[in-house]
Amino acid sequence: MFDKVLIANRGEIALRIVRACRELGVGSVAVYSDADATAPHAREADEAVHIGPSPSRESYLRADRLIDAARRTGAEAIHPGYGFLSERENFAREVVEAGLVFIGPPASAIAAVGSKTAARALAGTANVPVVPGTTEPLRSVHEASEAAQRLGYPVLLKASAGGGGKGMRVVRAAVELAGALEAAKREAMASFGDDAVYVEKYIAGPRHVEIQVLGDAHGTMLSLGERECSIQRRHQKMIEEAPSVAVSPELRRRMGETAVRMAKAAGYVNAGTCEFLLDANGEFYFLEMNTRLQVEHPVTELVTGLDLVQWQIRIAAGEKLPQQSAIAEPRGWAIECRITSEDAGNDFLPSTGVISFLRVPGGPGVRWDGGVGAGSEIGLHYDPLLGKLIAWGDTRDAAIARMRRALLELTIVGVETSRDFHLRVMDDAEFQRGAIDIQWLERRLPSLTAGGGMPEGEVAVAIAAALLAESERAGRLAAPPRGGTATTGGDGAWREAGLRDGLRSL
Ligand code: MV4
Repeated sequence: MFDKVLIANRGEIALRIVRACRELGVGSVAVYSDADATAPHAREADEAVHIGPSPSRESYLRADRLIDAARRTGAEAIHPGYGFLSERENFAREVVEAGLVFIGPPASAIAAVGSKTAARALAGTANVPVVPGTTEPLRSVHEASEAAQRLGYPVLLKASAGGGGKGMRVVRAAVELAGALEAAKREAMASFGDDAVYVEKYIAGPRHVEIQVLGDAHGTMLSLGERECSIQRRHQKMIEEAPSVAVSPELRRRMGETAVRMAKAAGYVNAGTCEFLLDANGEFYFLEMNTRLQVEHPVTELVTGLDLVQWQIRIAAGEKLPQQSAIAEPRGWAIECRITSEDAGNDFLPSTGVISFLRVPGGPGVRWDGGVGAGSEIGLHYDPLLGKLIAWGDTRDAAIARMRRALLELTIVGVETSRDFHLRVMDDAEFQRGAIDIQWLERRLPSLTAGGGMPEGEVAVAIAAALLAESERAGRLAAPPRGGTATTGGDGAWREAGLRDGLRSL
């Protein structure tokens, strides 16, 4: 096992990796930019190294500085987290060439599935179903027309260099094809500098269901079940859950075996995710493979009982995984809500400011993977994710009820957040029935982000929180309450500030 791991990331995932290291008895080295000098991940790690100015391109994206920090601190391995350099083949290669261990897949595996078209081609050789369509770019309107006739309308034009839904165009009839192809090529050239476009059968109203795979360096590749990720806004996941209401044990087995075949064909090692479209008939089609740990990994952890980040580190250190027969069917239900500094009541515009008060929910079955605290300055340098609230219950209904309770407890004063949006989703009848697909959120956004103040009773909490923050700032709470122990939060401080009584009277 390693003595020390450098965490080449920030925010909640960096703190998550610090925790995994600590439980393994492995030293943790955090890196931080100017803006993150007092960030929780830098404070909690055993060591912290300043790697540059706030802009990511001068800090978290600087491979040379990350590798240098690992060398200077004696870290033997680097964990990239997600985002930043986590899926860059060159970074994985540079880390290894520097004599360090990259906690993730081999660079060759990233190359094998990194581009969508390479992954589609590989899927074809591994008996992994992909959406019917062309793999090579279309060279003429005639070729496009022939392919579309063969596939049957509606078809979907996709930019080969595209991703995240950019450069896609639905064509519902032959008469639209020529114009749509020209527009798609123009947009692809403008967006990606590459006008290559291919065509697929359009799958209407599918679910986005992804399979977590985990492979060791000794040939074992496991499927850890599915995650339902259909609640997305502009291709940004908002709410994820495990398992999926649309996946039976038999379908889970089939999708799992398919994902394992894909990972093995790629020569994959460590944690990875195969994304699928699942249509209303239970047919599934491989979309792409993500060669990193995902934001939403906690829902899989909660229904499998596995610590995926510890396993990533253990696999990179050469440990062996158990066999698939040791992986049980998912137990209970887990739901994750991404709490972001976006104003859901204002088209999710980014919100900036200083967090003056943070109350994190707790109690049975509630997990907060957060990367901020009171005093955190929320700017525009980085992703707006403040933390992930995850709730586990015996059943999906229990998980929803628990998530609702936890969301009501969560209090963040100082920036607008997506919390109230999530509360509305938890209260939504269609969501509660699990009647969702990838277009559900776009269809329902107007009703889920309608104006209107805080949920009942929240105004009082917000006022009390602001008063408490002011009292703490004024130092009136610095001295421990008479006869009690010093408390900086919880009832003691509230009572001390007279807020509890005041709250009751509000
Ligand atoms: C599709 C599709 C329907 N039919 N392909 C969106 C981004 C990229 N991951 C692929 N995407 C899609 N490809 C065919 N043939 C619908 C989508 C899609 C989507 C997929 C997953 C999650 C959210 C989505 C939102 C819009 C469109």
